[in-house]
Amino acid sequence: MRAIVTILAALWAATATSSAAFAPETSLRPEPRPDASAVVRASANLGFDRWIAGFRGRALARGIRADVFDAAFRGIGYNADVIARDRSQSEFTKTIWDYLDTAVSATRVTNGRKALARHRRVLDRIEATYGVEKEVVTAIWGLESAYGTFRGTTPVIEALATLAYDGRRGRFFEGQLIDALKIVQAGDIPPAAMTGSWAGAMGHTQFIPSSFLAYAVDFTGDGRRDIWGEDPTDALASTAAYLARFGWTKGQPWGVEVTLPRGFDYALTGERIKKSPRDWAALGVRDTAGRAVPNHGRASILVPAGARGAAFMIFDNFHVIERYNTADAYVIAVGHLADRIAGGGPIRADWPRGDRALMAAERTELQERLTAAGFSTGGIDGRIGPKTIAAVRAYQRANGLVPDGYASLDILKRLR
Ligand SMILES: [Ca+2]
Repeated sequence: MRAIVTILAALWAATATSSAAFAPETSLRPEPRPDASAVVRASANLGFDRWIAGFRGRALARGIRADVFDAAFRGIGYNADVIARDRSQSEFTKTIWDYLDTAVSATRVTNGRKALARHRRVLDRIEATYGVEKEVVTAIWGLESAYGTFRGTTPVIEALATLAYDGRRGRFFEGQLIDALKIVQAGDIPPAAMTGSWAGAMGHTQFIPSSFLAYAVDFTGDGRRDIWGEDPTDALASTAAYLARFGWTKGQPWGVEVTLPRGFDYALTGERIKKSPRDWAALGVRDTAGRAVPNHGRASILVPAGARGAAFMIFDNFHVIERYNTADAYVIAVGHLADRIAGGGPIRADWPRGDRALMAAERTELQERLTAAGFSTGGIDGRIGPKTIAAVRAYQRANGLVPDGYASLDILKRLR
C-alpha cells in the first residue's frame, strides 16, 4: 500500500509539474514538437558534470550496472530548455469550458473514433483482459499524446538528470532517473530511444518511469514493454492495467450529466457527499433526458463551474481516472471524450462563459482573504483544491449565497 501511495504521489507530482492551480492544460502532454531552431542545445556545465559523477555512485549503489550507467549518460548535457519549461509556470489557468473545448474538440472526437477503428482488435483484447472499456483507453491516449501523434522528443535521461541536478524538486526527479535507468537495464528500450516530455512522461500514454516500472505490461509478447514505438499496443494495455489496478469497474460510467431541480441544496454537491442514484432521484436529480439515473453505485454531484454550469453525477470510476491526473477538468475530459468516441452527444448545459479564470495572484488572494475571514483554506498555495472549495462553500452559506463552492471572481470581489 505504501508503495502505491508513493507511486501515486510521484505520478501526481509529475503531472502537476507546471501547474499552479488546476491547470489541466498541462495534461494535454506533451507539448507540440519544438521548432528545431528553437531547441536550446545541451550546454556544457561544469557543475552538472560534477553532479553526474556523484550521482553515478548513488545509482550504482541502487543496483544500476556501471556499463548501463555509462552508456545511458554518453553525450548527456545540461538541458537549459527543460529548466526553462519547468520555470514557466502558467499565470493563467484555463476555465473548465475552455479546457474542454480543446480537450474534447470535434477533431479529437473524430480522430478518436478513427484510432479506435484502426486498433479495434487489439483494444478488444485489452478490454477483455483488463476489464477497461476500449473507449476509455482510447480517450486517455487522445489526451496524453493526441493518439500517439505527440509522444515527446526530449531525451528522458538528460531531462531527468537536469531536473534532478537543478534541485527544485531534485529528490523526486533523482528517483525517476534511477527508475529510468532500471528500465534501460531491463532491456525495454535503448537509452537513446527513451524520449518523452520535458518532465519525463513517456510514450503514447505518458507514463513516468516509476509508473512504468509498477504498471507497464508487454502485451505484444515480444519480451519488451515498448510504450515508445509506433505500435501503441503495449502503451494502451499498460494504461488499462493501470486503471484496472486502481479498481476500474467495467460497465460503470465515470459520470452522467444531470439536471438539478429548482431549489436544490447546493450544500449537497462535492465529492465528499455520496448517495445512491435512487436517493438523488428522490431529491429531483435527473439525467438530461429527464429520467432517474440507473443504479451504478453510490455517487456524488459535481458542479465544477458552480450553479450556472453543468452538473455531473460521478461514480467510483471518476476517482480511478483521477489516478492519472487529479484535476476534475482532466477527469471530465477523459470521461466525456470516451462517451463521445462511443457515439454520445455533447454536454448539454451551458457554462458561465462570461467568467474568466482567476490568475495565480488572485487565487492566492482568495485563499488569504477567506482564511482571514475565518474560512480556512488549509494553507495558501494558489491551488483551488477540495479545502478551498469547502471554504468558498462555507463563506457562501454564511453570506446567504448559493453554496456551490465555485471560486469565482465575484467571490473574490465580495471578499475585498
Ligand atoms: Ca512488447
